[in-house]
Amino acid sequence: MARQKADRNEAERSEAVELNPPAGPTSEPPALDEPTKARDPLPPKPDQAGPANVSPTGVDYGSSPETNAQAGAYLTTSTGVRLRDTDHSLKAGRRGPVLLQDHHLREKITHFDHERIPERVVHARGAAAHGTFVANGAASRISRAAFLAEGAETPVFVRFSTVLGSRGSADTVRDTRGFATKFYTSEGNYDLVGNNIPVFFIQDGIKFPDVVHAAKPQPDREIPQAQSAHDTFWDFVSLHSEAQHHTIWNMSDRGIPRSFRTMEGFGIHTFRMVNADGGTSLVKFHWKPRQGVHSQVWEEALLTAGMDPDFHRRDLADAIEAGAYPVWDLGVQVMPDTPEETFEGIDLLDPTKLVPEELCEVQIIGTMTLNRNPINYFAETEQVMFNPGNLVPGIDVTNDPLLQVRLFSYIDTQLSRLGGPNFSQIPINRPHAPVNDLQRDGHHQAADHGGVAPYRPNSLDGGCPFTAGTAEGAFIDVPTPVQGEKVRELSASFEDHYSQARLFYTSLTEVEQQHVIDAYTFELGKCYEEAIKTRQLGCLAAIDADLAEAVATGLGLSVPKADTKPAKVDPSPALSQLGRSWPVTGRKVAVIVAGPDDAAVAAQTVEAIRAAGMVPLLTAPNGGTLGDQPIERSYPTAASIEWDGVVVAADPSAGPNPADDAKIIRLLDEAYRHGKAIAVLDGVDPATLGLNAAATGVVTGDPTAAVTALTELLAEHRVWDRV
Ligand code: HDE
Repeated sequence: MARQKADRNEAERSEAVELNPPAGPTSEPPALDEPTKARDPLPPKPDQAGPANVSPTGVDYGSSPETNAQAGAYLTTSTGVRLRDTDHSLKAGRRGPVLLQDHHLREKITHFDHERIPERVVHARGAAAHGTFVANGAASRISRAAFLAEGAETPVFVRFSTVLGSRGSADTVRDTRGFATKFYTSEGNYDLVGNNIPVFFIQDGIKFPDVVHAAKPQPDREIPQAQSAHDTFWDFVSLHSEAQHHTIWNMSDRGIPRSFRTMEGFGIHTFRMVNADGGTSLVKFHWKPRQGVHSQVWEEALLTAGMDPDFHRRDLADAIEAGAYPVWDLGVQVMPDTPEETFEGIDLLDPTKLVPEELCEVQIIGTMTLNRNPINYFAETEQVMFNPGNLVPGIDVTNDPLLQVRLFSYIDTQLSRLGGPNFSQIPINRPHAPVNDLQRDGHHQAADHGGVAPYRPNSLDGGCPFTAGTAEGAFIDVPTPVQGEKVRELSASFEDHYSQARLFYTSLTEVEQQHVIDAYTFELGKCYEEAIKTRQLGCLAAIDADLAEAVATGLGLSVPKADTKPAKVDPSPALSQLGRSWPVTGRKVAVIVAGPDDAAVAAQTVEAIRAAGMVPLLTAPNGGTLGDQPIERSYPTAASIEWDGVVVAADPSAGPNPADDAKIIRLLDEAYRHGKAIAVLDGVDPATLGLNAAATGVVTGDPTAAVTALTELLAEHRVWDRV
């Protein structure tokens, strides 16, 4: 018995030895006298030309892809010593233990161990781009800021973000989006740290940790990720009626933007502008996208989160790389700076209130174009820091109690996120204006400060640096009068929590209102606690009785008595996203073909789409080329979520019939239900594709006629009757 066991072990051992692959060439250290050679870089894609790679702070990242990839350079340690081998650790013999004295190994692994820094506690997931802001001078009347003077050109860096999710979460979740802009002005950095929704959840910044704790994943199981559809969020907002206005915006189409490029941006708070004569006005900032304001529909957003969690990030980078630079106009609503700080009865210090554009026009003061992608995500998008307290002469803050707390929070959070007090020296954060501060030392100090007197006044360094006056461009705080008792209270005018939520809802078109009803029904339907759902229905009843009733029906509950009766409001049509037409530049249109016989018609269709400034996605059963056109998507990789419109150009007799492909039929069905424009070329029977030729937004014709009709539909972004 013992003998048999020994034999078996012997056999197993010899088998195991045979399974080991023979040692390949990679296990050999490189020969001492043979340095590795540079490879030729991959050829650039023909239709993509990136602009020059110079950082906003003037650092030349290298104007060719070769330089970016450290081409022509030898691998070194971080202290610049050239290396012979980075694939083998130093061992005592080929099969021996690794030696502690391997300084390169220790440096490499130690650096790797510390590669991650804490993600932002909110707005962790973001995407960013460089660009330029050009002022038209209209703001000079109200602000002395140099970057707002006529014709002034200022480099900018913009970071868009979701709020709730972790860095690795999906882009298309229902959430508010951050829209933070850093202007590298000649007078120092100015940060406009806004959102895509013009109001906020809370009126006093002291509640920020509460709303964030409620909205983030629940602490026991850390779910759900990047979602507001859970009990703690609805518990908080139903108990804080001040949150109702922001929340109804989240439940509208604004909570699921189609792209960062199609979002409005808002500074939310009221700021105080100061002109050259010392005159002040109260202003609210607006970013208006020239691409139009456009959202996904909910099912599309859900599908996108699974199919392409990087959808918005990819969209922004692709558009810029392809030269379809997104453009926003910056506008301000200008209101008189009165002691009451109100406008038409609206308290301008209350961040849960907006000023309808019909009451105070948005006046355009400049235009921003995003025209360059970051070179390195971590160095730029992750390490950028924004701070609403980064102000320049001519723009000052107000006493909005939310803004006041933000003025503390943003610097504070960088101390742990960016590891010390010298985050302004990180290249992406460095101002273009000269910096002569008296801050010294600290973690990651990168400056070699000369002199012996980092204090003021001094006589040892010649009294330098000097302080400036107004004429030399100093930032001078506006001397606003302050008086009052020390209290933990808000002004009585902050107590109206519902009238503007109602203003928003009643300003939407019917289809947008239905989306709001569907969103509340979905989100509250995901809550477990009936008491929370019922409490929120009570809040909805104070906004709009029909809204509350429709959501209650969806939940199978009844509406409780509202705390307050819905207010009388005049709708503000500017709050709706519908009813305007927009340029179609950069929109994506799939062209579905069957086989090689479709080459001619596909080429005509693709050409017509390009001529309209849109991006064709030629989609065929397999990859490769069709005639001289590259096939962008094969049937397996095609996804309706990336189409703004679709043309079926397949002649069923020309090869595999799309009508026989269950996936293509499903994608067309999705496109139909998501309100996308659909064209079916002559010779293809829409019925075989499950489409009704008479339905709104389904067009037919030859390539030119069909693409023209499709383009007209796309100008409205969606076929609204179908969503
Ligand atoms: Fe923020 N917010 N916030 N926030 N916020 C942060 O700063 C905070 C608020 C906004 O892309 C944090 O560097 C408090 C309103 C954006 O880097 C943190 C309060 C608005 C971004 C912070 C608010 C914003 C942030 C997290 C209530 C719209 C992303 C990491 C008083 C006007 C910026 C960081 C980027 C980021 C605090 C409310 C916009 C913790 C305490 C209102 C776009 O400092």
